[in-house]
Amino acid sequence: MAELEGLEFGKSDFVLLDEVTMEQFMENLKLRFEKGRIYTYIGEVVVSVNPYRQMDIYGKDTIDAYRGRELYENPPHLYAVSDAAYKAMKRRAKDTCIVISGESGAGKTEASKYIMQYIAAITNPSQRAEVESVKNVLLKSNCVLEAFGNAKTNRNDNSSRFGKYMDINFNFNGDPTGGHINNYLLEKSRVVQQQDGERNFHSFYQLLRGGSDEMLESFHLHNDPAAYVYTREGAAAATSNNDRTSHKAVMSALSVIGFSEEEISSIYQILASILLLGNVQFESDGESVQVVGLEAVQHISQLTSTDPDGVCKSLLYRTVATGGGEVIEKGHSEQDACFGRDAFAKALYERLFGWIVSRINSVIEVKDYNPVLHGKNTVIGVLDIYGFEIFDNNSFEQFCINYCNEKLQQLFIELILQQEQGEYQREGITWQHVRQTQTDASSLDTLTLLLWLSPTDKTMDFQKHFRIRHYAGDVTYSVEGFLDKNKDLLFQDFKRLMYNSSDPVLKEMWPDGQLSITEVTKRPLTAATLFKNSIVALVDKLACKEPYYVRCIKPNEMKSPVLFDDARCQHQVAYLGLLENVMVRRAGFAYRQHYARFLQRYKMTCEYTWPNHLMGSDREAVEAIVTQHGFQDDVAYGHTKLFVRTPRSLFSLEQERAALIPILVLFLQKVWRGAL
Ligand code: AOV
Ligand code: MG
Repeated sequence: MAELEGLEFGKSDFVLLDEVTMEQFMENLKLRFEKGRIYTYIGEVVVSVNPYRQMDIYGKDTIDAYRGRELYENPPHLYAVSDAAYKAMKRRAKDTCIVISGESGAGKTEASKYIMQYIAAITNPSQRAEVESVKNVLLKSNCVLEAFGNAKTNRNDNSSRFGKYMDINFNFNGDPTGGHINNYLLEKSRVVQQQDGERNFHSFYQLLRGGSDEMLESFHLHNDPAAYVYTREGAAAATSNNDRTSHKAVMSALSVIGFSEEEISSIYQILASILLLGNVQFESDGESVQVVGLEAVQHISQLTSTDPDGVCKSLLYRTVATGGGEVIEKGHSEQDACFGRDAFAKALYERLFGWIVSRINSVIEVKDYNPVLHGKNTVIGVLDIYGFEIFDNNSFEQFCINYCNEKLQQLFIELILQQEQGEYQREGITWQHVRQTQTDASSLDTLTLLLWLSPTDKTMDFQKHFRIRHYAGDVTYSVEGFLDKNKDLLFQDFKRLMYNSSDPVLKEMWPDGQLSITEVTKRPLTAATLFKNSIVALVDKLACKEPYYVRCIKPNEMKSPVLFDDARCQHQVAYLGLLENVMVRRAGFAYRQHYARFLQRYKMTCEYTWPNHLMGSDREAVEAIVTQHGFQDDVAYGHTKLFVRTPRSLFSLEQERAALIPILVLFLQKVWRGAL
């Protein structure tokens, strides 16, 4: 439990509640939010409520106050849990991870950025240039990934539309030597279509509103997002971000990271091509389909360094292999041509995003690391994914996002229990298992089943919707477009066109374009299967690390800094399993502390230990304090730590300490003045 901040701010650790009831939990959460205390612990888990306003709690002074300190020595903060993960990594050579969860708009991405900033601030005290440059790239990568992977949704103006897991590697000194970013399923359907009130990815508006006249002119673009089909819907949507200034920041971040000028211009040329592609229309004379207005096609071919006829042809025809092994060109229907165009635009964007991530990875990957010379290479992973979301219309993307959240919730529950148990075992303490049945395993089975549905399975086509009871609420999914998105078909002709581009960047993004139609695998894995596999791999990656958790709560739907919507918050507390988390924590030992630390804090409350114990070990001195205060039946002695079952015992100690401090200060003042 954290150091008391004063009762007017509520309990800084939910473990300290008099009774573990939803009522008391909510009362405390609300009180703290209203008092501007956005962080509260459940043991080592940080519960965070989005303040929706700038808080003065992330500055250098705060960082200094948390650096190297134990969790319980300061008020709850992201920095404390970041420091705990860092210490475990540095002192015990443990790989650790910080898992940030919560629904869309709850504050996960902001939290991940503060965590990264903290780690950057406390490392490399000697300012070695190569470490500074790694830190710089890690920090700057956020700006780039947000521009290309985030968008305004109806839940969040800066919503992550991809999942991000970032590993930071450290050397034996505890300084970052590199890192690696894994990205999960970018919501690429947004490139061609958005729901009412939403926007395309930020990058498009940033280019149009922030790009220089010269740049836009060379790309054949206007500066108005309303001029393009793909950005038209979101053109008027208000957001809190400024596209123009963001564009400058992204350009500068790209070059700091190490993207060459040619690469940067390729990136923006691809964006421009996508915008132009969206404006390509088709017409049919009943016989064949034609492109309306060939100028856009010319521009696209120029921007992608491809042959204009090739662009036109891939938009209108597809190469198919007949049963007899013959290769023929088949003209599209108007509908197929539109489908092909949009699939191409989505794929261009998705591959661009994937390429940017791998390019960043190539800069930050740890090179020439010799474990014999440099000691064990340890890792801190930070996970920031898209949060659970329910929209008016939920499709394949929501299905995957919610599935991913479901998996992580399951992991949280399993690991929290394991971690508790592991700690007791290490310290040689007997403990009774607590079973928790929070996640409904059957819903996961349903999900798995649905994910394995083959794309040709017609059972879903009979109904327009299906509903899944998720841990965080019931979601009705629309079947429309669902199976197509799962099948994720892109005609090979587009791939070949891009592979044959004379722009090396573009070519690199399309290695599969070198396959001929007869070599293409008949049945590629579906998008859901690929996604499921990547999430299973993610869960494995997390499960072998020591986890730390940040559980984010969204206080209201209005983005208001003053509104605490009781029902919405209670719903989140319930489905995040926070109350159960407190119970598990209390069923074991609510509080644990290393003997030396405990002693340092409370030695003034016992004559045997004040000012210093003269004989015996730290543990014996701690025993003396505990016995003098009469709570010896409430504790267990581990190998290195004291475990206290109920918070009440600690309360009395804390109160005594608080009462003694003024007397002590007076005493010391007298000593200094020579009065004693
Ligand atoms: P998310 O990552 O959890 O949603 P964000 O981290 O993007 O949510 O937070 C949403 C918005 O809330 C931010 O853009 C800020 O305006 C505000 N906010 C969040 N945390 C803080 C903070 N600590 N201090 C000040 N403002 C904050 V999603 O990516 O949609 O699941 O997919
Ligand atoms: Mg986010």
